[in-house]
Parts: sequence; C-alpha cells; structure tokens
Amino acid sequence: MCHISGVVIAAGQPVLEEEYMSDRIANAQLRSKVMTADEAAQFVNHGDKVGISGFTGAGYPKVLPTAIAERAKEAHAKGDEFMIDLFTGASTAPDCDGVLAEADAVRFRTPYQSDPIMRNKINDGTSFYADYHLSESGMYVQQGFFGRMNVAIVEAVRITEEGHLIPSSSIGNNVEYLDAAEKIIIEVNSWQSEELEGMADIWRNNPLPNRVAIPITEPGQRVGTPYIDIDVNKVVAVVETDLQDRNAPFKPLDEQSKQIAGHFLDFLEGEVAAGRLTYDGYRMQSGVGNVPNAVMSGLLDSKFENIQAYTEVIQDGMVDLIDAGKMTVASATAFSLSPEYAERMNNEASKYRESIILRPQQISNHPEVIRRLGLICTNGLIEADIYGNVNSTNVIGSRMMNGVGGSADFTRNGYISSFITPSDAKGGAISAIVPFVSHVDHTEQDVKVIITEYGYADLRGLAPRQRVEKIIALAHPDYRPLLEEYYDRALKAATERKTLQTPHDLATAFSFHQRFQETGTMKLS
Ligand code: 0RQ
Repeated sequence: MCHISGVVIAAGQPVLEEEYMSDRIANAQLRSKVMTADEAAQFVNHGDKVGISGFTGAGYPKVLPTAIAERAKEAHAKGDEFMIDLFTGASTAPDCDGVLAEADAVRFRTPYQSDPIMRNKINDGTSFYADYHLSESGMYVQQGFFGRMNVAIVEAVRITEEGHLIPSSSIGNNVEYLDAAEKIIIEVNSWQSEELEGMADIWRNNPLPNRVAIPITEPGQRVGTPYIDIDVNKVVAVVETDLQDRNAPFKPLDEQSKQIAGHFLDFLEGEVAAGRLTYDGYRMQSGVGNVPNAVMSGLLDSKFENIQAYTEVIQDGMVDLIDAGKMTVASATAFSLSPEYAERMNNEASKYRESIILRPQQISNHPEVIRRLGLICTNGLIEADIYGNVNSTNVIGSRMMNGVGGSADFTRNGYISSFITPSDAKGGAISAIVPFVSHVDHTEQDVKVIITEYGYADLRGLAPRQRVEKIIALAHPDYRPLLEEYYDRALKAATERKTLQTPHDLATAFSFHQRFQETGTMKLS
C-alpha cells in the first residue's frame, strides 16, 4: 500500500496526489481528509471522551493510540495534564491499550480490558475502570449516561463511494460511538482483507421508548446492512495503515484442559440421554480464554453435528469446527484469533463469510436474542463458592483481572449456563473453589453447571445445601478437607441459629483469601 506520510492536504481541497491514495477510500470528501496519524491526533484533547473500535485484539485502531500517547507524553513532560476517557468494544492490544496506559494517558476506562499494563494502571489507581456488561455499554452511550462523546476512532476495511464504512475484524460498539461522537477519525487498514466485506450485519434498534423486537430467530440470520452509515460531515481525519491485528496465541492444549473438555462433553451427552438435547441441536456460546478454546477442540471428535454458535467472539477452535464441517454458522461481534488463524481468516475471508456473521455487541450479546435461541453457555471463572456463586473478575476480592465482559449477558440469559475452570491457579497456591466468593459476578440462581478437571457438578434443581458436596468434589484434593471443615463449622453455627438456607460462618468465610494474603498460599502451612 502507499503511505502518505508528509503529504499535507488541507481539508476540503481536491486531492492531487491520487497515486498516493489507497483505492480503499472511494468517497471524494473523505479522501480529502487523509493525513498522518500525528496530524489526526491533534483532534484529540485532554479530557476528551474517546470511543474506539476494537474487541479482543481485533479491529482496533493501529496508529492513533500511539500518536495520542505521544501527545500525552509531550504534555506531561511540559507539566501539562493530558488524559482521556477511553471507551472500546472490549479488550484491545499492546499497541492500543498498552501504549496509552504506559503513557498515563487514560483517566477512565470502560467497558472491558485485558492488557497487562492497563490492568496495572487500574489496580495502582492511575486509571478508573467501570466494568460493565458488554451488551449494555453501547446503550449507555446512546442514552447519554457518560455525557457527550467527543471523538470516535474506528478502523475500517474500506470507505465506499457513499461514505459508508466497511467494518474490519470486529464491530463492537462502533455504531454507537460513530453515532454519538462530535468528531470521527477513520483508520483504513489495508492489512484487513477486503473480502471481509459481507461478514458484518449492522442492525440498529430505535431509541427508547420506541424499541422493537430484534428480528433474529436463528443464529445465522442476517437482518441489517453489511456497512455502517455515518455522518460524513463529522469526519475530521482519515488515516491509512497496514498493520496486523495483535492477538496472543492460545496456550497449547495440556492434559488438564483435555480433562475439562472431556467432562463438558460428558455433560452434553447426559443432556442428550435425558432427551433435552439432540446431536444436531447444540446452540452454543463459548467464552474467551484457553480453557473454552480447549473445549472446542474436544467437540471436534464428538458426535455433535450442525453446531451453531451465537456468541461474542470467534476463536481458533471455532474455525477448526467450521473447517471440519461440524459447525454450520457462527455469529459473534469479533474475532479473537491467534496470529496464525488471523492470517488464515484474512486469506480466506470470502470462504468464511458464508458461515460467519459479525454483529454490533448490543446484538451479539442481547438478552432478548440469547434467551430466545436457548443457548448452552460456557465461560471461565476466577473462583466459585460452595453454593455456586461465581467471581469472574476480582482476584482475592479486589485486584481486577479483565472484567465481566459478556459472561453475565450469556450466563443470566442462557438456557443452560456452565463455567469451566482448572481446580486451582498459580501452581496450586489458589483454590478455584472457596467457601465464599470474594466478589460476585454471577449469582447462584444463574450458575447451572460447574466443571473442573475432576468432573462436573449439575446444580439444577438443587437447594444451596444440596449443592455443597457436588461442588467440593470439583476442588483440588488438597483443598477438599479444608472446604469440608469449613462447611461443617458453618452448618453447626447455622443449626444453632436456625439459619440453614445458606450456612456460613462469617468469621472464617474468607479464611482462604486471608491465608493467601498472609502466607502466599490458601493451603495450611
Ligand atoms: O493467569 O495468565 O498469569 O497465567 O487467570 O486463567 O486458567 O488460563 O483461564 O484463560 O479461561 O481465563 C476468568 C480470567 C479465566 C476469563 C478468566 C489466572 C490464571 C491465569 C487465566 P496467567 P486460565 P482463562 C465473554 C467471556 C471474564 C470475561 C468473560 C475472564 C489467568 O475467563 O476474563 O468470561 N472471564 N468473557 O492463573 C488468581 C484465581 C485465578 C487466577 C485464574 N482464582 N486467582 N488468578 N487465574 N483463576 C463471553 C463470550 O462469548 C466471549
């Protein structure tokens, strides 16, 4: 592709250097707005609310974040303030969240992140973080909960003659940010395949109080347009890039992940045996992470056919299922692929767009559609307690890991909601099963099945005390006696007090967490 660094074009002027321009910008008015990232970054000011594209390392702006970070560093060197409020679809990548966090350029961050530097800045108090359900964050912007949005920065595959944006590898909250922002900056990325055109399905609901039913009754249904229409008069800059999406590769499949995947399949087989599921009727949502990816590998060798995904992200394991003919359709809001698979998606996008649909995250994660489709949902967790409450976000009750993401959108509204996790973390120093979760993201009412390498606990139809034995059986054997001891103590205290619905001994309910803080392990030394 052609770079135009150093070519300065005044806004509104006809473009003379046609040969420098990518043929991906077909709209004449927007071609006149092409400039360098440094020039475009001048439109972003201290205190601005900036809504950007990007979802799990896919489709985020590749050059503006670094240019904004440089602006912040220059301002800080002069003793001036420069911080923005950063809104995204979900997590991005080191050259987006990472560079901005490193420059101390983020005052407020929402709705999801997973970058190590951003995570540290949130936990050391540099940045505020509001952890929101991904299905709702776009609505918050539409309804003005955050006040005025100043700038939208969105990556596109190309701009059509009419000025429509062809989205790249994620949709996220792009529509909401483009609609709400006063100024728009577009990054046209020639690394992203033009064949992605046709994958997106953009559907906007009416503003409140005139909403209508979302017309999706099958995961593979297309109901909108393959482009995002924008107000071209709000566009202040167009920047050309050719940089790759950056996703971390998944960890190689280990024995433990295979065991977890095996138990998950046993659970599905049990549903078939009970007459509640058929081998060609599995509609799935699968969370992000190494273990959910491993579960999809397990499905490759299963009896399940015609699997349909209505989910949030498409990971490597789903691409394998599509290739194997096991999965017929996958609807999501973004890709979350390893570098190898992202390259493959780019090269073969015209083939994959037959079976993949990318939607705005308000639609991919919408409770109405999730409940209607009857999804079997599977997500990861940080810890679960003996009654089935789940913490997905805050390590030892207060250190933010990533965020709730879409896990609660799916868990609350799914048909059967399951959680999959290794029984321990950090070399055995942390038990994934604890007496009482130190933070609650998913309540006992929503969590139907928990799975570790030791088996699965089907919690449906069980009262809290009936769940305890099944959940403790999922814990690592080193922790089972400690959990049993806690439950005995809690039961004794509750019997005396006649508080037997959910027995707890409040003085020791967080003893696992306290011990970890004091000694570095939840085990007794
Ligand atoms: O840390 O990366 O330093 O090794 O968490 O853990 O076991 O590899 O599992 O990748 O599935 O992630 C909950 C974080 C699990 C994820 C969480 C540490 C562990 C490791 C990763 P290292 P694993 P996963 C939306 C789906 C919320 C958002 C969501 C998550 C790292 O699933 O972010 O579900 N969920 N979105 O060591 C301390 C514990 C820990 C712990 C794990 N108890 N204490 N650290 N870790 N448990 C819906 C979609 O459709 C996509």
